[in-house]
Amino acid sequence: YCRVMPVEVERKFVCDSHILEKLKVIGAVCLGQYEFKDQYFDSADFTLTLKDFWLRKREGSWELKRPTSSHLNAEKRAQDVCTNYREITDLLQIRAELMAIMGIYAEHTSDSSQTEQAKDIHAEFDKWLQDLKLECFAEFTTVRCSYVLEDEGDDRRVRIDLDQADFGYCVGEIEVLVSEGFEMTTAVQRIEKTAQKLGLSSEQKTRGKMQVYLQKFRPDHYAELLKAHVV
Ligand code: V4E
Repeated sequence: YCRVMPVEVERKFVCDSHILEKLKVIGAVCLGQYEFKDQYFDSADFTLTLKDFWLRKREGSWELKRPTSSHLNAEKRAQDVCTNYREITDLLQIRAELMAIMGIYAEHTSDSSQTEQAKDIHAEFDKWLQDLKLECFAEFTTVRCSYVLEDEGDDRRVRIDLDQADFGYCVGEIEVLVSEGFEMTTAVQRIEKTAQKLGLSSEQKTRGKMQVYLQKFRPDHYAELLKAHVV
């Protein structure tokens, strides 16, 4: 069966020195500050990231971000201020997605999947990634301050994160989690309304942590992504 997976719709922005005051004025409530380490994985020839698939381990938890069906066209995507990615955290589902994108047939792993329930699925998954020769290409720590907008009486709240990465880059994100489908448009409208309230006039896309990291530490990888219109 097919479960509805959450889609993260987000818009990044440059944090200026007045951001904290602005957040207060619009009634954003601080949820707290926390620190986390991210490791991103790909094959030596960038099979995943060239298709805009982002496999990450954050503080021991795996997550795969993949494009939604709504952004098929790279040129359209490049102009969009808001991005949207499907977030997959179920290990078996991540494995199925990786097998599909890397062109691996199910028969190869069907034996192990029979016994997986009984074994430590995390250890199994780590070993499986090693066998696939997926290696860590980016590793950094972020200090994040999270805020929510309490208004609008909706459970799909607008969240605002202020991120400070350990390689010297700060970026803000306005994001809404939705299930794929018609709610996407509402999410984009809500994000744009929040951006206006924060006085973020720029229509230009702001660089994310990964983009800056790759430009700085992995210029060859970055050049490949640029060629493929992924960044
Ligand atoms: C999707 C993606 C990457 C994975 C990390 O996504 P991001 O939301 O930027 O990171 P973070 O730390 O805020 O994750 P969260 O805590 O929200 O789950 S790395 C690069 N991409 C692609 C991408 C893109 N094409 N354009 C923009 C503006 N951002 C990211």
